[in-house]
Amino acid sequence: MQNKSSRTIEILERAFKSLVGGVNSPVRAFQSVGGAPLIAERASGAHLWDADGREYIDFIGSWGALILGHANPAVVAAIQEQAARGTSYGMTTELEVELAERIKRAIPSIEKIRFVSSGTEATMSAARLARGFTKRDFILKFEGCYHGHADSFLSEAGSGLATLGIASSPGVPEALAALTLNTPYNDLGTVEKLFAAHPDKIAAVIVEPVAANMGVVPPEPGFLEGLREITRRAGALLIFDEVITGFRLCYGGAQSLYKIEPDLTTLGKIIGGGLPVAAYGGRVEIMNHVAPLGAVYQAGTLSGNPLAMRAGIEALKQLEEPGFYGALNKKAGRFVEALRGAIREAGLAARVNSCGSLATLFFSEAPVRNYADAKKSDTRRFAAFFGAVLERGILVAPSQFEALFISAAHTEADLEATLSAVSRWLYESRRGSAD
Ligand code: KE4
Repeated sequence: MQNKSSRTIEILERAFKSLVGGVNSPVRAFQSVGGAPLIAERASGAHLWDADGREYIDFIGSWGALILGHANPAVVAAIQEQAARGTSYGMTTELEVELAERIKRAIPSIEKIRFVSSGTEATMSAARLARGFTKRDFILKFEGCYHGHADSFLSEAGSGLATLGIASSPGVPEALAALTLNTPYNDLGTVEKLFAAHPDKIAAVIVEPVAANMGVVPPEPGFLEGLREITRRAGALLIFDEVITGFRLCYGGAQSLYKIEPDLTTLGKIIGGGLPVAAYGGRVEIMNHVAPLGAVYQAGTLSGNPLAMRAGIEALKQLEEPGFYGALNKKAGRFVEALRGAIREAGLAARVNSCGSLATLFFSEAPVRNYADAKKSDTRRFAAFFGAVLERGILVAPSQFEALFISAAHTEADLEATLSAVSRWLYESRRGSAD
C-alpha cells in the first residue's frame, strides 16, 4: 500500500478525532484491506482524485449510485438550477410526482411509491409494512444479503458486516433478532422448511434478486421463481430489495430481467442521481396501509426533496435513452471476459461472478453460489490485490464482499488500463513477488 503523503494524513488525523474510525460508513475504513483509507477530493466521469491529487479509475461509483459516472453534466446543471429555487420545502412538489411516474412506468409492479432518503429507510419501512399488512412477525432473509442497518436485517448480513466479520450486531434485542430467519441464498429447500416450521407466521421474504453484498452472486435458475411460488402459497409478501439492481441491470431492474413480480420493491442509489434518494413501492392494496391512508407509520423530513428529485429525474431520463443498457452491459461483458482470460492465463485460484455491469473477483477456486462459499475466499489475497491495483490508480471496493460497478463513463481506455494493472499483478503474484 502506498504511503499516503501529508494532506491525506493530515485530514485523516483530524477525521479520526471527530468521526468514528475516521469514516461515516464502516466499509470506507479499509479495515479488511489494510492501509490508510483514501480521502476523496473530487471526481468526474469514471475518475476520482484523492486529497493529494492522485487519480484513480473508480469502480465504486458511490457504491453503485453513479451508473452515469461522477458529476454528470446534465445532472449537475439540474441540481444547480433547482438549488437556486430552494432545496427542500417540506411540502409535496410536482418533481416527486414526476419521478414517481417515471419509476412506475419502468417498474409496473410499483403502483404506488413512497420516497425516503436511504436504502435502510426503504427496507425498514417495507418490512414494517409487510408485518402490518400480513399481521405476521417473522421476516426471512438470506445469509450474505445486506438490506441496510435496520435492526431486523443485522444478522448474517453482507457488505460491511461481512467485511468486518460481524455476524450479528450488539444492540439488537434478542426478542427482535429472533424474528429474523436466515437461510442460504440459492437454496429453496431450506426456505420451504422454514415456512413449514413457521406456518402463517412469516410476513415476508426479502431478497436481493441478484446478490451484490456477499460479492456478486446471481440467482440460480428457478430460485426467484421458487420464492415467488412459496410466498404466494404461504400468504407472505415477496420483497425485492433492488437498491443496487434497480435501474442497474436494465431500466426495469432485476424483476424485469427475471420476469418476476414481487409484492414490494425497494430502490435507492441510482434513482437519486448521486443524491440521497431511496423508495419502497408496490401494489395499491398494500401501499395504502401506509400513513396517512393507513396506520403503518413512516415519515421523513427530507423525503422527496426537490433537489434530489431533480437529480433522479435527470438521471432516469438518460437511462431511458434507447441503447443505454445494451451498450453498458456489452462493454461490461467484454471487460469481465478479458478479466477471466487474464486469470486463466495466470493460473490464479480466482473467479469472476458478474451480472450486467456488476462484477466481483472472488479469490476462490470453487464456484461461489452463496455466502458460505464467498466466505471461503482468500481475503488476504484480495487485500494484496486491492493494494496493488490501488497503487496503479485503480480503485475497487475495499472488501471481498462488495461489487465492482462499471458505469457508462468508463471508457475503453479506462478498462484497458485496469486490465493491464490487474494482469501486471497477476504476473507478479505468479512469480510470488506480488504480496
Ligand atoms: P443505505 O442505507 O446504505 O443507503 O442502503 C442500504 C442498502 C440496502 N439494500 C442493498 C441491496 C444495499 O446494497 C444497501 C447499501 N449498499 C452498501 C454497499 N454494498 C452501502 C455501502 C455502505 O454501507 O457504505
